[in-house]
Amino acid sequence: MDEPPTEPPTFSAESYFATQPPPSTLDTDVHGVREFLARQRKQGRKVVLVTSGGTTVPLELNVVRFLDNFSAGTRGATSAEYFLKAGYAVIFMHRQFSLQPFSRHYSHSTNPFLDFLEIDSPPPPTSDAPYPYTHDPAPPAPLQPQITVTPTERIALASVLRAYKAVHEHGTLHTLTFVTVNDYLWLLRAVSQEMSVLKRNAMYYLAAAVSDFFLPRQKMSEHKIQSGKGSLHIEMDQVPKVLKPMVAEWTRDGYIVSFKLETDQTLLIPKARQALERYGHQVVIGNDLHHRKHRVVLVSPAPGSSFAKHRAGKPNNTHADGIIPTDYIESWIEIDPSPPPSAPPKEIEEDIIDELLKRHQAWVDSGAE
Ligand code: 9Z3
Repeated sequence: MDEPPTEPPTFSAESYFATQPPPSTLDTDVHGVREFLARQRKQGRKVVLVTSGGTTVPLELNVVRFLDNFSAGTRGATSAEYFLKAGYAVIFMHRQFSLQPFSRHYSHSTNPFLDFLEIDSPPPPTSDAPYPYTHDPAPPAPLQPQITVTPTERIALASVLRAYKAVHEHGTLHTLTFVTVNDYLWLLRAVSQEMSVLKRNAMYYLAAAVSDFFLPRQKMSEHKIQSGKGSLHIEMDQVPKVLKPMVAEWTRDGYIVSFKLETDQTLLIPKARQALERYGHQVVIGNDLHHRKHRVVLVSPAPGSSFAKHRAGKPNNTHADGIIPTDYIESWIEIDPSPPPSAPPKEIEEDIIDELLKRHQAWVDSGAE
């Protein structure tokens, strides 16, 4: 008798969290998020979770090698600034060492901060000065060098610095870090569950580049994989599609925006629609790798489609009845890819966030009694 065909092993979200260990910092992180949310709720602020940067997939327990996902963290860090500017509180969950709001303007590789500083050295000691040429027991305090910002950079730096200081003063930015896809998944679930108390006042903006495949702990070699046996074969498991439980279980009425990254432009809209059908959230932002800084498309269920009616009426039950969107709207957002040098600097995230703020407000209003 023929053996029945075996299904490829895939993890559900449930079996994933039952078998993969949480990061050691999870409890402390959750505690910090809870305190942050309590403060923001008192002040009546909307809160957005921004995820940013790429996740790694370690190949060994004592990790020497890992796979990485492409993302500098520009989208997330830039978007976080525009949310803060609009009065949102931001939980910025990012890949360790990827770009962060405000400091991103002075990244060490593209805009080295030290290049904008000038130093006026104090005069060298004169020949009759006792120190450091004698053993004077009380040397004079060293003269402080004067450091200034290059005049042409002052206006730009002052504006970043003002925004940065205001955010710190108001306590509206809370930062969390992840490295591996496992850290990311555990944190995403925990933070989403904490944020669910905000109901419609919560937005989730999932810009992190998340690995599709991973190596379960049980299959990982403890020590560095040895070379010498020729080619290396690794079978990876599929990362569970956590957007599904995120929409249906972890968040309550939250406004969820996910990103879809493709290198073939023609796949953007079909893939975005497929994600909306599968997961039942509000918006997928499609971007292609090479044009992502000046062109994106926002895909969402059309108002009046069966899915949209369903979400408005029974927001937590999207697919339980098999109701899926029947119609979609696509809104392209574009900025000039090569503006004249005289044009004021423009970032596409400003327009993306502007549009999402309106849509989120409409979502909040549509849930009001
Ligand atoms: C994105 O598509 C982001 O916009 C980018 C930003 C990673 C392209 P940078 O940080 O790049 O500015 O350099 N993020 C989501 C990518 C992703 O993993 N999406 C999954 C997919 O495409 C779905 S959640 O399947």
